[in-house]
Amino acid sequence: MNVLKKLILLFGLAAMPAIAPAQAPNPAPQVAAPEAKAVPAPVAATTAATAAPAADAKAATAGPDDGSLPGYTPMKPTPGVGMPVDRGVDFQDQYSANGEYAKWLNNSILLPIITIISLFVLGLLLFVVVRFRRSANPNPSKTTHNTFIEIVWTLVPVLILLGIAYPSLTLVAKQFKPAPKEAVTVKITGYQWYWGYTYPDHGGFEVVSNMLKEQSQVGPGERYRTENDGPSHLAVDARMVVPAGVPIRIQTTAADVIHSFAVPSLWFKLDAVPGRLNEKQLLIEKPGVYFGQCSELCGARHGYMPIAVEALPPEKFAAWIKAKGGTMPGEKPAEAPAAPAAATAAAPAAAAPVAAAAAAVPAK
Ligand SMILES: [Cu+2]
Repeated sequence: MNVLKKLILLFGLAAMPAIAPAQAPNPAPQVAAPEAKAVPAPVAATTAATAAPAADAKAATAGPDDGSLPGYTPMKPTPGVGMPVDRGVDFQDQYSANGEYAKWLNNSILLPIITIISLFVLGLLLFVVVRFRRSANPNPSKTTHNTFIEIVWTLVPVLILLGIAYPSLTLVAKQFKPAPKEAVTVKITGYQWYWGYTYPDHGGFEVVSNMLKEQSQVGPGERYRTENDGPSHLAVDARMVVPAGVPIRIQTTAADVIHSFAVPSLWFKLDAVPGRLNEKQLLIEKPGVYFGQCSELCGARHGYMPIAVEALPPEKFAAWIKAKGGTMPGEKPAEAPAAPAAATAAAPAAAAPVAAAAAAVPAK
């Protein structure tokens, strides 16, 4: 009975995200207000240091509406890379060393072992059913012990489990190897229901990332998803930009409830827990755009907080940092560039009604 209750509860929870979009079209103004516009404002208001770049990002998206900045144009995703594919049954293609190892472990070790054992047991069952059926075997044997068989059926499973345990534990160890000192740190904060990416090594600015809506869902002049942004429900207005081929130290936390930062094609998943800082290393081998989603049921719009990671060659990453008003490690904390960045942000902000509205909120 308890099990039945739990099942019903689970179904209810699973249906919640499905109900959310059905409600979305009617209370459109309410949905639009807390999600895309008002939400970045409290973030900008919390820390003075992040206020300028956040406003900068807002101003940039209000401009040509493709998320580009001076010296940076968002990369066009390659179809089938870093995203799910139609009728896909396997894991996504992997773009990190850990992912390649894990996919090899699954496809070359686990799947063959599972298949062989299943077929072997099925064969034994069929053999017993046919060979020892009542009509063919009217007087069953009374044998109860066979030392040789008992040793074999104890030892063989132990050896199989040991054979699986070694590469499995190796994978766990690889995944939780601490990042080297020179790794680039990105602190990821989960919010209901969007992501914030902070770059403590690069001036501490925060990128606020919201899911892009479809053209039919936005008002005139508002930014909507195009093919350059990525697939529907995965594309975001501001991506998490990182360097490719360089170790990245990912730290996750959350501001409200537990979220989980997960990107399948990078074999990366790390829970974001309020009041805690989780850490894991990530190394992306190739430049590209890799999509993921929040993977911890975090509320009504859990299904609408996608993740887009854009890995750039290091020099292009440096250009992006500059465009965001940040600094590269070793550079002088740029007092001078920060001021123009804030100034340029302020000008379009005044012109753009969206940014102006966001700027007005912290004032009161
Ligand atoms: Cu979430």
